[in-house]
Amino acid sequence: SCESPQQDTTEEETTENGFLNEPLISDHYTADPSAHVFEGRIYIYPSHDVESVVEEDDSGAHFNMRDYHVYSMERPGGEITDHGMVLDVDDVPWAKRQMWAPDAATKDGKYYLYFPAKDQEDIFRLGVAVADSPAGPFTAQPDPMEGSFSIDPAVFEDHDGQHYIYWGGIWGGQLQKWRTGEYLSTGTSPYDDEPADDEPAIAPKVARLSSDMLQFGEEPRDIQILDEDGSPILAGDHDRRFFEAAWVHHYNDKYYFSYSTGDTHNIAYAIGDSPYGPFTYQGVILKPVEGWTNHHSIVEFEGKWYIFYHDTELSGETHLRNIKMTELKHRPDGTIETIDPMRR
Ligand code: FUB
Repeated sequence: SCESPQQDTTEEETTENGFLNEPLISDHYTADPSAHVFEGRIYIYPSHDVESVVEEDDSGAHFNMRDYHVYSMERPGGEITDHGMVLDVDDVPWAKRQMWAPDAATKDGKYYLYFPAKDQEDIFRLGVAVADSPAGPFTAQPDPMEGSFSIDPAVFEDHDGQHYIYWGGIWGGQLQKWRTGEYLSTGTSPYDDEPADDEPAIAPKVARLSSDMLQFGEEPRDIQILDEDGSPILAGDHDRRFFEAAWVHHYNDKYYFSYSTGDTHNIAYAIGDSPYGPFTYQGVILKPVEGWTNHHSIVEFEGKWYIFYHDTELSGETHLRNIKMTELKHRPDGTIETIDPMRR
């Protein structure tokens, strides 16, 4: 079984990485893996799940994480290095709780960790922390990103070096409460404030990052996810609408926007011609895993593509997850082969 958070270590540890599709890490619970190739190594920035005493509820309060570890490996299937705890909620002046899915980016020799957490009013904001190494440790900015809200930041670097941040998550991720541009909560349930089933689904967000990587460089924009006829995916279309876990990758001149469909548990994807979209829905990359949440990242390493994801193989508990990876294949027409994680 896994260590409790009290036994966390900041020292580097190296463990054998089993086979692909096996849990990559077994001495901590890990989830929401954002993978990048930095300095020739694969770095993974996951959530650090903990055995929480907070009772399970529909807003995800039992996902009560408080810190982050960084992991790296030389190549897929290689040994995993745990670089230790790199940021704790107590070292983030504005954050109260729920350090959810993070991502990382680099520019000019500095590394940036983007993460969501609830502030003192229990409103999710996005934070940034800075390091000199991809392995951290990271120092948090004193305030959240100005004008930020909701969860699951993912940063994509385009060919021209421009970085874009994508984010958002409905229900417990609170995105539906920002439909007016301000936080507006009409009820106590996370399902309040959603559009009607026949209205367009709530859009994930994108903004170019400022040149110092610390703020939005422009007003956030909505991401349009369209069906094959060019109509927006509707809020009632739970099989295809955006829920959380945005990720963008670039392949053969196209931008791929992938995301979790939440209560239907798929990782779906849509393709577009610009980092801003619009993106046209294509299908499912990863079918439901064990556990309620499904959250991934997609990265190229030495000409092959990999998807990092999680399930609950080690614990059987939805909030105690373990990260995994497997190969991802683009077909010649640019579509992606569907992965069924239950078929090993
Ligand atoms: O890990 C906490 C939350 O669960 C993430 O932010 C969501 O994407 C879901 O995986």
